[in-house]
Amino acid sequence: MRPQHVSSRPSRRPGLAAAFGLSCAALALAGPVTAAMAQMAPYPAPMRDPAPQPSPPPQTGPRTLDIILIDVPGGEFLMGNPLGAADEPTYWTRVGPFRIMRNEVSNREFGAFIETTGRVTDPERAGGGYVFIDGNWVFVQGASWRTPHGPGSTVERLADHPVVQVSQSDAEAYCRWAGLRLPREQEWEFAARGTDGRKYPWGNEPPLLAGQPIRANIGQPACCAPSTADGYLYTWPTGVFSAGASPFGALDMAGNVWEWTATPFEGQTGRVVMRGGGWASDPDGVRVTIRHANPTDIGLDMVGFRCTGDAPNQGGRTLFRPTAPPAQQQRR
Ligand SMILES: [Ca+2]
Repeated sequence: MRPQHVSSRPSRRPGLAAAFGLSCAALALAGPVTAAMAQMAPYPAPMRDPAPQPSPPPQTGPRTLDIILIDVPGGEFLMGNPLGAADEPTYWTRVGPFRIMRNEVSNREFGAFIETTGRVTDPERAGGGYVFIDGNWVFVQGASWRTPHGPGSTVERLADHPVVQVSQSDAEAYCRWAGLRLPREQEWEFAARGTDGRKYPWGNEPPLLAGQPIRANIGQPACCAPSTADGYLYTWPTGVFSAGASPFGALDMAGNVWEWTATPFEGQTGRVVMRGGGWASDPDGVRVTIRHANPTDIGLDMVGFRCTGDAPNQGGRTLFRPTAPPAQQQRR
C-alpha cells in the first residue's frame, strides 16, 4: 500500500496540535481517534438551514445534466494564512475571470459520465480505494465510487451526494467530458473566499455555532473523526446548505469532501493539491487555506471534486447534453 498522505506537520497552535499538526485537515490524519477526543464536549446545537435550496429535480435519464456554473470575475487577492500551517504562506496573486461549479459533482452526475463513456475509474482498476476507518486511511478491496466505504456500502440513496472514490485523473476526465477542467489552486481559493482574507467561505465564524444555521458538514471538534452534529455522519447532499456559501455563491467549499485541483503540490512529485476539508475534518481543517497533497491515481471516501471553466460572463444554469454532437455539447 502506498502512503496516500503527507506526514504530520508542525502546528503553530499548541492547543490544536491534535487537530492541526496532523494536517488535520484531516486527510493526512494519522493517529486513531483517542478516548480523550471522544469525550470532548459536543458542539452546541446549531439551527438547521432555515431555507435550504432544493436539490436538483430528478433527471429523466442519465444523459441530461444541469450543471450550475458560477461566474467569478477574477481579481487580485492575498493567498494563504499567516497564522496557518507552514504550507499556507501568504502571497499576492491574480486570477483571471473563470467559472466554477456551484456544487460538488454528485453521484448522479458522475454516473451519467460513466454510463456514457464506459470509463473504468482508477480505484476500480486498482481493485479498491482508501477508506477512513477509526482515524486511519485503510486500503479496502472493492471500495469504489459505487461502494464508497467498501463492499456492502452503496450510493443508491446518495444520488445528490458528492461522488467520492475517484482519482484526480478520473475527475479530470469528467471535467473534460463536461467541457470543463479542474480548478487551479488559486482559482479554488479565490472562489472560496474572495478578496477579504476570510477564514471560511461564509466569513470567520466557525462552521457550527449555536443559534446559527449549519454551514458545513464536518467532523468532531478535535481531529479527526466524523460527527453527526450537522446531521450527517459522512457526506451530505451537495448544493443544499446555503448558509455555507462563498462570496460568489459556491456551496460546500468547506467540508463535506476534499476537492481535487489541477495544481501540483510543490516538492512532492506526483501529488497534487486538494482543498476544502471533508466530513471528518475538525473546524480548523475546513478553513479555505488548508492544503493537502495526494497522489493523482488513488480514490478516497472523503475526496471528490468540482470543475471549472474558462468562459466568463455566461453564467447561470448550463444545460449539458453529452450525447449531442460535439459542436453542440455545451449550450451556454
Ligand atoms: Ca458531519
